[in-house]
Amino acid sequence: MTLYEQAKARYEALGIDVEAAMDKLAKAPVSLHCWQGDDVRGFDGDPNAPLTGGIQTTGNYPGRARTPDELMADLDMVMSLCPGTPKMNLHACYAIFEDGQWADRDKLEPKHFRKWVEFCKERDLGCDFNPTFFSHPKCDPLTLASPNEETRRFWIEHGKACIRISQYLAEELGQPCIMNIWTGDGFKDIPADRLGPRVRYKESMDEILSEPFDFDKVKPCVESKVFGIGVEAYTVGSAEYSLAYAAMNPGKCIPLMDNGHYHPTEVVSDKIPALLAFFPELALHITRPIRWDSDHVVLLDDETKEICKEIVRCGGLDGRVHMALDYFDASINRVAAWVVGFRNVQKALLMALLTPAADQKALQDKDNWTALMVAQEEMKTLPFGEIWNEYCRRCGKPEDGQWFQKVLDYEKEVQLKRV
Ligand code: RNT
Ligand code: ZN
Repeated sequence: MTLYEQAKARYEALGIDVEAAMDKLAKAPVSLHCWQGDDVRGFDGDPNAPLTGGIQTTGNYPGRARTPDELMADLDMVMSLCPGTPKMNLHACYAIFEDGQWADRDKLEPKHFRKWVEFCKERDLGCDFNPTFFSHPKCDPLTLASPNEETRRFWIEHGKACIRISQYLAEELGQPCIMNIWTGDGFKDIPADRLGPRVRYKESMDEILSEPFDFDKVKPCVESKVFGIGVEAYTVGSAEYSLAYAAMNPGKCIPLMDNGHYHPTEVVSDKIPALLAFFPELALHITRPIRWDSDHVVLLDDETKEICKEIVRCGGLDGRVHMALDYFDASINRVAAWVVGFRNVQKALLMALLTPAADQKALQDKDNWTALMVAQEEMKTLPFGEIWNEYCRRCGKPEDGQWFQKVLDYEKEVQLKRV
């Protein structure tokens, strides 16, 4: 018996169908955020302009992607090292102006994403999309919540343009496009008017979503946040606000939770079933906050595992939960950062799929907390690594211990030559 066969037998003894778990995971899309590759700079403005909107990248590790070709090459490298089904996730600021004709964000068109469609088609990828409401001169600093009507109109037009682009991406690629609306709108210090900006944000969102789209193809989301750098006192799109907006707009807008966007003792794992009791679908940004929304690389930590358990046992892999990575670490090799996070989400999902969920639920329903504790604890020492490595082999991707040298070679041959 191989190590894999021995490991498989251990799981089978608990009634777990290991083959079915691997098959299910291999088909579940997880969005790969393009912005880890270039520190959220994009291609539509001055690459050295500051990142705004209350988010921040720190570190200046060499080798960031500076052009669409470099970013695409890095993404190819990442995808060659990750098992599973990735999906692209683009921000509007990654528009590619092929004819050299720059267009401002309110004038973006599907043609500015033609190259990305080509990239996705060649690799059989779906694509998610995000309007970019930050790092732009028209942030005053507010966008959709601005009291300045000209500013607000500009950003509404941007949102509408993004709906049209999302519809194009979905139609071209034959997979739904999750279009996430997040703005950093908020204030550094105590406001005198907390309602006005929220009413304006609502009106802006209503206008954006009045742009025609097919909800089977385009899934607009609204992402909440607690605070950002320089926006410490008040966030327009707070948790209650964003959730209420999605709840009031069924069939038009779904909630998106980013696990870096809550108070440190709140956990998104518990919020997933809370929302799924009401919402048919929800979206997630999977990240790792340290003390704040620091967007560190996702690790195989307890909360990542718990989030994935909830996704799996609530039926999230059957289309109810849309998963995306969201982090940006500029202090380490960016390709490795992407790969570690993507593989960790795959690992956490596989662990969740290898859990006898029905048996454990039955113990809970019978109030047998002693047996449930023993069962949950003993799962932790099963030979998971052998199943994981088999999953990687079946996906034609490197096992643990076999990919990092490839990143180091790529760094030497490609990334460090970007000077
Ligand atoms: C910021 C939000 C948002 C961004 C990306 C770039 O706090 O998490 O999702 O990270 O859109
Ligand atoms: Zn996010």
